[in-house]
Amino acid sequence: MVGAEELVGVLRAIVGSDHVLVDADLRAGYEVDWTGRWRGRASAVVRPGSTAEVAEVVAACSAAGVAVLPQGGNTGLVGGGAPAGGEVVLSLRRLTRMGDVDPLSNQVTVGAGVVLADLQASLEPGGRELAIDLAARDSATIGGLVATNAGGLRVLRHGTMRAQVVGLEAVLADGTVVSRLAGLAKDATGYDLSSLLVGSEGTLGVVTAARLRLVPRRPARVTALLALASVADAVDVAATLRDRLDSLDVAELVVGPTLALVAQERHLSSPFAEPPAAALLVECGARTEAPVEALADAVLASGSLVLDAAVSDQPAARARLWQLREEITEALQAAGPPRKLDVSLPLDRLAAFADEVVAQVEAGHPGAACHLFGHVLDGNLHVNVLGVDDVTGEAVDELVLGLVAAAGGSIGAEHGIGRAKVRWLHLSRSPAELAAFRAIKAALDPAGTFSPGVLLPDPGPRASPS
Ligand code: 2HG
Ligand code: ZN
Repeated sequence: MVGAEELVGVLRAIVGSDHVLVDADLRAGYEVDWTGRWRGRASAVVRPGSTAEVAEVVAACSAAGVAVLPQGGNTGLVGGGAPAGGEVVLSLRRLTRMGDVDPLSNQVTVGAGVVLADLQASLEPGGRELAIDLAARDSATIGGLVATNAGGLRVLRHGTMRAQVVGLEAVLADGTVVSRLAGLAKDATGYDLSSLLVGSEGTLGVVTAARLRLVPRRPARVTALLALASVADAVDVAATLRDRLDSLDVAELVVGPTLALVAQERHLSSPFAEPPAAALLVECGARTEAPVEALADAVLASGSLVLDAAVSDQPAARARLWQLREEITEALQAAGPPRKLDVSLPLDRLAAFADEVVAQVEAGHPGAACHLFGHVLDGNLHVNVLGVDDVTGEAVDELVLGLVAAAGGSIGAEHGIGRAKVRWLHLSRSPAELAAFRAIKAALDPAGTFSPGVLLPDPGPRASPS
């Protein structure tokens, strides 16, 4: 059996010396997550260039008893892609193979390391797209989107990443490869391993390729930013627009203080004379002509709930509206770092939750500012709390996630559990479900090789906030 010391030599023989990074400087970018909160020392960073190399790397690490942490574009926000200490970080970024689009099935097979924006650019000439879009599009990889069951800005129309995955290829903990890339729309032949791997956060296998469902592009777009008197009005207006507009792709909520923060931090201007209590960014898409009138009619149907509106179908003006939404994460990071929580609520309880969480966090933690934004029709709120340190941050997490659980929501909507929320998973999952999780983990990864400390509690070393 190869010992941990000899492992680096074995890994070099598999992927080539250039793709085994052991120097601290070279490892550094793979050892900390985007927020800077989660970091740990990797024993090495390995960058395989093919599924066969991934399989050999995983088999070698398993045999040496060394943990493996799969990593994509490292855009995660819950520490799931950052090592705790001692793992081999398995970077999938070199798996950038893009297959040809199959025009009959409207599907494509791509490597796990393909960046979302690169995939969309390659699909554009054919008039198709992957129905997933998010602000991290320029670095997020397909493998990471699959592993976290990513959501983002278009879920209201097409669902999360799970709904886009027709099948996966993945490497299991003993180095075997399971593959379901034939693109069969119907396949009722037992357990759906691909679906099990979606959202498993690197704990059950390493996704190496995905067969993806594509949708027609709708490049003729109209965007509106609506001013509203409350989050409750924003929920009502968004639901009215959804019911009236087949073309509605996007409905994003930003509360007033968060709109003010992004404008200030990013030197942007709000289109509204009066700062609203809440704003709704909505967008409709069509193949040829932007549905401007349809959107205007639907907004009118919302009656007096819409206090003000900025509307455009022109790229530059639309981009200015989008900046007020898409640059919030950067704005919060610049003003923070914030405590980041990503939750979902039943839609009929979202507005009450929004009011309550702000009131309770700010009353319980003097100096804290609770910012809210998110994908309103998915019931998904991003709760970011500024002005708390790591110690009070734990109490903030407990307070916010307790309110979520009491409202019947989920403590992890689209960012996953990672390391950040492991101790709170019991708020969203019953003892019976957690026992089933552990049984699945034990069956597929009996030695606990993959992503220790991520998703499920683990007795091993833990990443600690820096
Ligand atoms: C978004 O919707 C992302 O922009 C990031 O999910 C959310 O920074 C966040 O909390
Ligand atoms: Zn989001």
